[in-house]
Amino acid sequence: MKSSPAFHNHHLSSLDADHLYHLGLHSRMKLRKIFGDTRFVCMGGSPHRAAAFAKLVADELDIRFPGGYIRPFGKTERFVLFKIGPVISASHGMGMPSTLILLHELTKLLDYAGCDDPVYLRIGTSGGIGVEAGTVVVSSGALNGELEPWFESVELGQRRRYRTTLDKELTDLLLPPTTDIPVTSGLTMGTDDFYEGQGRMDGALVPGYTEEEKIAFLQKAYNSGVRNIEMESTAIAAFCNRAGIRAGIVCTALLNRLEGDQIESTPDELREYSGRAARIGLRFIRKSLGT
Ligand code: R2B
Ligand code: URA
Repeated sequence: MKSSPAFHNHHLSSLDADHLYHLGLHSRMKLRKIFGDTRFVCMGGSPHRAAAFAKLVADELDIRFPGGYIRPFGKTERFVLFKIGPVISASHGMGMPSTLILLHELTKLLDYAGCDDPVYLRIGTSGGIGVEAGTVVVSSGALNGELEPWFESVELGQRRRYRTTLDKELTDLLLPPTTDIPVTSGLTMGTDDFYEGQGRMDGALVPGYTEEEKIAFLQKAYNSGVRNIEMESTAIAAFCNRAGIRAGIVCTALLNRLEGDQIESTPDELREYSGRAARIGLRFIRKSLGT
C-alpha cells in the first residue's frame, strides 16, 4: 500500500489516537507487530464464514494456533477480524454502508501498521444471471443498479461518483486456468437491497414491476456482461480505486436469477457453494506466496 496523498489522509496526523471504533482497536496499539506483515485482506459477509476461512487458511498454510483456536482481534460486536500469517479474514456484514465502515477502519489500521501493498479480496455469495447455482464468478468490474460503472455517495448534500473498475491483472490471476470448480468471469451488479433492489418478486411488498419486466431487466444486464448480483461490489471497487489498493471480488452464485428468486439450496449445498469461492481465493493466495 503506497502512502500516496489519495490514500493517506493527512487529517489523521492531528489525532492523538485514532479510535477504530467498530473494530475496537486504536492507532496507539502495537499494530505494526500484529498486522505489519499483512499481504491479503479477505472479506466476506458473515462472521461465521470469516472464521471458517481463517481456519482454512491456517490449515492450508500450516499455521498453528494454541489449542487450534484462532482468536479474533478487537471487539466482535460489529465485525470479526482474524489474522493468520499474512492473511486477514474479516466479516463486512451485509451491504455497502457496513462494508465501507470496515474498509475505512481496516485500511487505516493497515496504514498505521506500515503494511506494504496488500491485496483486498471479497470472497462471498451472490445471485447469478445466466449462470448455474454453484458457479463462482470472478468480477471483471462492478456496475450499480442502473448498470453504470460507478458508486454514488452523498457527501455534505452533494452526490459524488467514483469509478468502479477492478484491476484486470488481478482478475486474471484470480481465474484458475483449469479447475474442478465451475468458474466464470463477468461484471457484477452491486445493489442496496436483496429484494426489490435486485428485482425480486418475493419481498414482503408488492413490487412496482412485473415478472416480465424483471426478466427483461435481468436479460439486459446479462447482455451487458453482468453475471451476478450482490450488495458490496461497487463500494469496494470505488474505495479501493481511490486508495490505490488492488481489489478482487470472487462470489459463488447461489441461484440463477433468470430461473427464480428463492434460494432453495440445502445448508450442505450452501456450505459447499461458499467454500468454492474460498478455495479460489486461497488458491490465489498460495500462488502469490509461491507455496
Ligand atoms: C450477498 O449475500 C448477502 C445477501 O444475502 C449480501 O451481503 C451479498 O452481497
Ligand atoms: N446474495 C445476494 O445479494 N443476492 C442473491 O441473490 C444471493 C446472494
